[in-house]
Amino acid sequence: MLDTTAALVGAEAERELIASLPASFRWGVATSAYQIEGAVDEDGRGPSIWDTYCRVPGAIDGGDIGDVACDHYHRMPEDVALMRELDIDTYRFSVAWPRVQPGGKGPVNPAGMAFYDRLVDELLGAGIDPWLTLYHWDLPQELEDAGGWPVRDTAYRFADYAMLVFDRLGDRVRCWTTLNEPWCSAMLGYHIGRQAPGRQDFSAAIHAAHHLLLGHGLGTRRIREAASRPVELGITLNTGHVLPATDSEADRDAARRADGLGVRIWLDPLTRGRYPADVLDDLAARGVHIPVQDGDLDIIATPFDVLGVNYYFASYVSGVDSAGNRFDAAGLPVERSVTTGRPVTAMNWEIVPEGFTDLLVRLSRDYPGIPLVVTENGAAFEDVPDENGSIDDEQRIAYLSAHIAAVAKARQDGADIRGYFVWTLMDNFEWAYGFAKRFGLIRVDYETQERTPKSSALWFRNLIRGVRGDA
Ligand code: GCO
Repeated sequence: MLDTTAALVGAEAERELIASLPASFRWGVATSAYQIEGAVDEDGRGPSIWDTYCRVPGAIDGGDIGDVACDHYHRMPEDVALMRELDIDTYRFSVAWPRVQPGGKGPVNPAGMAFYDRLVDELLGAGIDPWLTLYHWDLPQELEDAGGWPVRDTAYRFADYAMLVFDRLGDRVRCWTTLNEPWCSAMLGYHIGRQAPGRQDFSAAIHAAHHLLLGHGLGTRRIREAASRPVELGITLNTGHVLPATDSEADRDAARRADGLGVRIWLDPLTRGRYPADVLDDLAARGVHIPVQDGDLDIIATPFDVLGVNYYFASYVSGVDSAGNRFDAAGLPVERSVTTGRPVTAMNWEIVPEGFTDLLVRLSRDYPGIPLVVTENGAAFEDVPDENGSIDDEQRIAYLSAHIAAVAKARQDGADIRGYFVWTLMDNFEWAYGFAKRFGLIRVDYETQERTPKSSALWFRNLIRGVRGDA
């Protein structure tokens, strides 16, 4: 059952834990290019796999598309001013590859790169550290047409793109993350098919996973070699935290398999230069092999400085179907998600702050020596503006308080955690869920593009000031 940390008892326990965080702790918010920028046909930007996927009938709830989104491309200075009012010290954003290098290869698009030049200068002017993610899922469509992440060449295209961005922004940006959530890019994009490009081919997904890791390693090496000033290089993973529904052997083996594809297929190559033997066995049983070539694992294991951790919920898995069978009709081992009756967010994700503590402690224990930063944590709830347009999002405040306290608990239990970024600054395009799901500290009226800070924005600012001793 759940390897529980002592459950936090009430707001007072949370406040005490949060107060234990050091004044040096980093506080930020996170977004991504396709979810907020809009301006998809402007200044030479080329199409991404999300521009294509949004036009697949039924792919996105409500038929929403990201063509305008939060119109951040035209409203960036206003949005940075909102960040400054939050008193954050770090802003995690992503660069849209198709805006900077439209076909995914060849020379930089000057107008597209100029946007990020302006953004970085605006942030530095506001006293906010840019935390740059090179790839947050918006692969140039031309590269997908050439095979996408399942083909090896894409890894090399990514490294070339990374250098284009570094050459332009490396003089001012210190924190570089290669990839956001490669599990989503590989598994949701090429196996489950619930994200762009929407393919359903498990073998292709595993090939994509390897080439994403290879691209990370190539990009990390090249930036490190090119850097003439200190850089902080990293990768962001949504490892998940999967627990067996019961202590049965079937459930424990299902959790092992899920942990293998969620955590260890990523962190073992990144930190130990090898894929886990049990994962290789699981894949071989499905007739799938990882396309490793000589030297790949050394490249993938290029040392990095920080691990970004995205956490939203813990999940529970059973190794038997409702009839008690351990294998499905295709002869594959059963991995059935089960619910535990905990409260859920608007995404129907169970709220499990103690799972966050357990995950962070585990990552620090199993992969020691790599500082952790929470690069995403947050929640969608049904925000209902009152007659004045204000939003008293108490559920989001309760979620954030419990999870920041869980981070503090993990630090007390030995995890080396250096910062926490809320997902997300403002409501935005929530991928296959469209605009219906709102995660923001700031509400966006998509008709008028008006931004309205929710109560959680003020709460987060006051929390930051309190921990820093600025209150
Ligand atoms: C992710 C992505 C974000 C999502 C957020 C809420 O973690 O899936 O990085 O783009 O919008 O997590 O689902």
